[in-house]
This record gives sequence, structure tokens and C-alpha cells, in this order.
Amino acid sequence: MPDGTQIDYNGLIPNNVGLADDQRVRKALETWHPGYIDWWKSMGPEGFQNSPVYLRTAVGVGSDNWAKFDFVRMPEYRWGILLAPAVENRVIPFGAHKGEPAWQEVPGEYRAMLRRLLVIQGDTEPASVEQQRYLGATAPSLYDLRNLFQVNVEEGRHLWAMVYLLQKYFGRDGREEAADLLKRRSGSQDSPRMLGAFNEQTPDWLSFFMFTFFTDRDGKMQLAALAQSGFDPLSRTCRFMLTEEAHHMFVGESGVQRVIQRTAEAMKAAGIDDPYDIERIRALGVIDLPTIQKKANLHFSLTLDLFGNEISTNAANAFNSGMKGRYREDKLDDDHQLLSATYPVLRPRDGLIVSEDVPALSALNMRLRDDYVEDTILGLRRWNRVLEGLGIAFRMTLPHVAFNRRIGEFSAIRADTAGALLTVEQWEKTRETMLPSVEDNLFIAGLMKPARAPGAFAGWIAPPRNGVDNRPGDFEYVRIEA
Ligand code: BYC
Ligand code: FE
Ligand code: FE
Repeated sequence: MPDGTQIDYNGLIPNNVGLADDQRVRKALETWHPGYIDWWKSMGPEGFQNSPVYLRTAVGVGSDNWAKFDFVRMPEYRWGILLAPAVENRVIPFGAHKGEPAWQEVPGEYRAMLRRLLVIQGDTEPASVEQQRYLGATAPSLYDLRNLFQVNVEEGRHLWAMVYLLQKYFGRDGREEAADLLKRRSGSQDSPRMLGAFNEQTPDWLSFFMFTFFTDRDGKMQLAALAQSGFDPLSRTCRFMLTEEAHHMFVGESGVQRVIQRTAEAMKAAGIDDPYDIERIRALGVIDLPTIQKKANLHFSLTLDLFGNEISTNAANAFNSGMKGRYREDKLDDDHQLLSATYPVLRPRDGLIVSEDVPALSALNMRLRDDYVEDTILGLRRWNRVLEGLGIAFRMTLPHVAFNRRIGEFSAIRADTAGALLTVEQWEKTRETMLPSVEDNLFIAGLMKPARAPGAFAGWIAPPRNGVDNRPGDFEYVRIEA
């Protein structure tokens, strides 16, 4: 048996799960591989498929030096099956089976639940690649183009990660699910991706940065909850995915930050103090701060829907069974079974939004969402430090959790960004002050002109402080072929 730290790069599929000695799973994956490559070529990044891109590839699964950087053509990227090292004598950390040895095989009674979780997780990964497929044409620099492609190939690898678990542990059912993961399409009428936010568009680069900031962060939270799983192969898979996920959030946070910085600097240079002097600010070729806020409102609210219903029997079952834990379950100091605990849930009642204590087990989606919001606020603070530093009187904020929701307690009501309930009429009248209007989107679309010379940046975004892998500012991250 492999000890889980060495990656075998000899076969078609790099892995540290001993595929060389596991003919059944290797064959299933090799059978799935051509369909994946077809999907990548037809639904992955449009263009650039022959361009060498300066990408990182995992060469280990430890916390240090786990990746190397080199020029790779995307279809030749070594997508692999990589699990974090096994923890010796690991026990199930929570739920009804707390303290029992972690499962190395799927417990029969939880098979259907686990399969559903793997399929939902797996479905989001290719969905995001599909949503981002046209962005290459308008990249604001080669640095950003490379980051987009890095995120894309890693989301592709995350799909492999789920497909491996499905094929190894779910036999024929798993092979069917793996095939279906290549069939659904983001935004399709007939066979859409499974969760709402993954059928929305990512039409411009500000959306891309907001998506990687807000929606990839849902990925981080969900993966962190699944990394606690008592089903050990899932835990190990998610732990390694989280290593990659950190970069996706960096791309989002630093991307938005650079947009904010550029706008703030342009306002200063032009002597404009009023952030709402939108016409003059837009004339500078930068995105006004209120429009950036509207984009944040949109992506935050869409992402909150991904946490499911605040009160959920599915979530309680997933916890009780030991399949899905809480964020940082291993750092929490309680019974890890939630037998008598309660948790406060926000819900609309008689025209007001009130907090009600409900059994903690049924409120686990709410709890994970709260942890998510807390994590998100840290990033917002860093954005606001840029505005503070440049003396601009505007602060980015998060809208109220009741704003613009389609799933859960608030899906039946309308609220503004401060959480005040609105009539349908009031909502229609004010929505364009809170969400991007057609005109806002057209303005942003007009700015999306590619910058392709090494070291060049579009005028609406500041260059990053550091290059990838410490490369200099004029490094040619993508060698675009004519
Ligand atoms: N859209 O009891 P409930 C990532 C459905 S992102 C459509 O609340 P539960 C990434 C629900 O399926 C992380 N339908 O559900 C990011 C259920 O339907 P059925 C992805 C929705 O299970 C960026 C019904 O409503 N991973 O990795 O407690 C780039 C009742 O709902 C939605 C995961 O999500 C929705 N938003 O909670 C790339 C982890 N919400 O079964 C990648 C796995 C709910 O009754 N998933 N429904 O027909 C889960 O843990 C849970 O399934 C959810 C939903 C948290 C998503
Ligand atoms: Fe992912
Ligand atoms: Fe991601």
C-alpha cells in the first residue's frame, strides 16, 4: 500500500492512492478520462488551449513545497487523484458514531446520503469552469489570465477528486453519476447544474473576482465541513482540496481589492471626493464604488442560497451519521453530538425579522452560513483598509442575509440591503439601487478590453503587489499562440 505521501506520476492519472495496483478503479477512471478531455476542450476555457500557461501542479500533498510551477498547455495538465496523508487511528469526530474508528468503506445505511453529497460537491466544480469559459478573451492582464486558468484546472481536478470517490466506492452507480457530471451544463434549460448559483452567469472580470471571493468561499466552508467526515477517504480528499482552495480565494480577494484600489486612486488623482459622482468617476475609465458594492450584494446573496435551508433535516442527518461536520468541528468544545443544544435562527415573523432558538442539529446549515459570513467580513475589512488608506469616504459592507434570497426562510419575502421588509412594489422600485442594473453591467462590459502585452494592465484594475511564484511584473505568464 502507498503511504499516501508519494505521488505516482508514471501512469495516465497521477495519484497517491495506489491506482497502479487497483485495476478496477484505474480502468473506470481511464474510461472516464476521454469524456473529461472532450468536456474540457468544449466547455473549458474558450481559446488558449494551445497556449503554454505558467501553472502550478501538485507534486506532493504535504503543507510545504507541494506544488511546482511550469509552462503547461491546459489539456496536458496532469489532473490527479490526491488525498492528504492518512491520520493514524483516526476516529469519527462527531455524531451518533462519535469515537468509533473512521470508516474506510461506505457504511451501507448512509450510502445514498453520501452519494448525494459527493454528486452535489462534484457538480459545482465543472459548473464553475463552464461559467468562466469566455473570460479569457477579456483578461485585464496575462497575470490575471493565468490565475483564471489556474483556478479552472484546479476546479477540474476537484471534479476528478469526487469522481474518484464515486468510482471507487459506489460501483456502477458511481460510474453513472461520474458520466452525468460531464453531461449537465451550467445555465442549461434541460439539464442544469444542481445548485442555483452555479447556473448564473459570470459575464465580466469583476463578477469573476466576486465569484471567487464569495462563492469559492462557500466551497471552502463546505469542504471544511466534509473534511471532518467520518468517511475517511472523503476527509482526506477534502483536506487536500482545501490546500488548493486558498488560492482561489486569494484570486477573488486580491482581485476585488485591486479594482477598489484603482478606482480610489483615480478619484484622488482627479480630485473627486464624492463616491456617488458616478458619471465623472466612470469617465475616468474605472468602476465606481457603489457599482462594486452592488456586484458584492449580488454575489453574496446568491452564495448564501448555497447553504440550503436554515432549518434542514438533511443537514441534521448528515451530521448524525458522521458524514458532514461543522466548520472546525475538531476545534469546538462541546459534546459533538448536539443532543440538547439550541442555535439561533433568523426568520421573518409578522413583518419583522426575529431570532428564534431551534434545536442545534436542525440548524447546521444556518450555523455554517454564520461561520461563512464571519470569514467573509475579514476580507471586506482588508478591502476597506485600502479606502481608509487613500482617504476615500466609502466602505464596502455586506447586505443583510434576508436580501435577495431564493432559498430558505427569506425566499418568500423581499428585504432591502439593511434587512427592512419591502412590498413587491417597493422592491421593484429600488432593486437597481441595490443590484447591478442593465446599465451598470453594460458599463462594466465596455471596460472589458484585454491587455495582453507582458506587464500591461487594463486601466480599471491596479497591478498586483507580487507576481506568481515571485516572477517579475513583466513575466509572460501565458504565451498566447497566434
Ligand atoms: N439550489 O434541506 P435542504 C464549491 C435543495 S461550492 C438548488 O436545505 P441541504 C465551489 C436541496 O438539494 C460547495 N437547490 O438541503 C465553489 C434539497 O433538495 P432535495 C458545494 C437547493 O441538503 C466555487 C432541498 O433543496 N458543496 O465547492 O441541507 C467554484 C432541501 O434543502 C439549494 C456543497 O454544497 C440551492 N442553492 O443543504 C467551484 C456540499 N439549496 O434533495 C466549487 C454538499 C438547497 O430535497 N452539499 N437545495 O431534492 C450539501 O451539503 C447540501 O446539499 C447543501 C443543501 C448545503 C447544498
Ligand atoms: Fe473546487
Ligand atoms: Fe475553488
